[in-house]
Amino acid sequence: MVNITKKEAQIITDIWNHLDKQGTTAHALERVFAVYPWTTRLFGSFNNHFKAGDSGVQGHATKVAGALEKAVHNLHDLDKVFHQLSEKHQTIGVDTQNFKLLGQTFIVELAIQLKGKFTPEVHEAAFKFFLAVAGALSSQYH
Ligand code: HEG
Repeated sequence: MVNITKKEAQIITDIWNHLDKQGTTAHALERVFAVYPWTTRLFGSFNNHFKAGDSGVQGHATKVAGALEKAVHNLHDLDKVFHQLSEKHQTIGVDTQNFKLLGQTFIVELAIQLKGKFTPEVHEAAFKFFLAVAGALSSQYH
């Protein structure tokens, strides 16, 4: 379990509320597909179109951003919130390592967008958020 402090929860909520959620998620996905090309394995329907503006990536970004929105509002109950989603990812055959990779590329996008506001505290809060999300999405794998 990741222990997200009150201060960190505040930082996470604040960043999320001011973020272009769809665009940032789409760019984080583009980056994960580019840097870790094996992550494209289960997205054959995208026909090798993995840029942020491509329709497949946009569609997936909507789903992921929607789930992240839920996570931000349930920071202390993530395993419960993502119970079914974890089962779903296991059924589809998504490697749990991929959740961490997307967390990393999402943090890169935050750094690019927040510029001077991307402090060590913000990095730490975002890192813990994605660690918690990855943990919850992995919780039903067995
Ligand atoms: Mg996953 C489906 C959320 C990372 C591969 N993902 C989904 C869905 C959601 C979601 C909400 C739709 C579920 C449904 O239709 O019932 N994904 C989600 C989050 C994260 C994540 C919050 C954050 C870390 N997913 C992720 C990664 C990969 C992946 C890193 C692979 C590299 N997801 C994946 C696949 C599907 C989903 C192959 C099924 C295809 C689809 O629905 O488009």
